[in-house]
Amino acid sequence: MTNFSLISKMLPNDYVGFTFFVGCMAMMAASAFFFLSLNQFDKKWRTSVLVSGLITFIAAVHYFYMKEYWAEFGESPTFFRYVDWILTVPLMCLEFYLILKVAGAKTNLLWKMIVLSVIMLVTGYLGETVYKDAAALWGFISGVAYFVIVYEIWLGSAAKLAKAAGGNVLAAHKILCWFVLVGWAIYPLGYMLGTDGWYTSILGKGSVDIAYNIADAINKIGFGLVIYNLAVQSQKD
Ligand SMILES: *C/C=C(C)/C=C/C=C(C)/C=C/C1=C(C)CCCC1(C)C
Repeated sequence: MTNFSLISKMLPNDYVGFTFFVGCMAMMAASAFFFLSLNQFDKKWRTSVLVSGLITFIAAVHYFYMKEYWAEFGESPTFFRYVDWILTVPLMCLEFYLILKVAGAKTNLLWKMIVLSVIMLVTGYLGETVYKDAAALWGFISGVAYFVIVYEIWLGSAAKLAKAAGGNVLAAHKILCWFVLVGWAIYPLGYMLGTDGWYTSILGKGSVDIAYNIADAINKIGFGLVIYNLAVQSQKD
């Protein structure tokens, strides 16, 4: 079934396939960057930067398979997509916890965010695959979990911890909050593009993947760079 032909099947006008290919390369490059920078950081920051690299590395591997799947079948690789997310989104929650630990973040904050993100992703997966007819309902439930995450980091206990930490941590937390509010909002838009009867007819098949691929590049690499920058700044002063 699988034919690892790399780019032989990719046609010049296959824009969706192109974004999978570029996404794969960008995730690999970002991973190399984060991993190779590890030595410059002391222990306190190394874990955070390591997690940045793991997020883009896990994505790079999944993009390799998704690119092949798309080339082979011309269908959205929804299963690989969600396996990627169910691994990487909790790691992004872990990044919040790790930087807020200086202000005394407890593991219950971490678990709360992980549970919310799992609810968000499992319900989204059900709406995209098993219960397509009820995509709006499952998308709505997923959206509620998403909003609770947004609330938690912008106004909830995570926000209070960030204020208490102040300085570089507060600044980095704020930027991550914007990523979650704006960058993550691209996903529900992609979901709507992929749901039959909504916008699929306007933009055509695969538009959901273009939206997801752009969002992943912005969010995974962007998140990692914010953490990297926080580590660099914090070591200076
Ligand atoms: C690296 C991958 C990331 C940051 C993925 C994030 C995914 C989401 C924020 C997905 C959210 C969804 C909704 C809010 C409603 C519709 C279903 C989803 C799963 C696309």
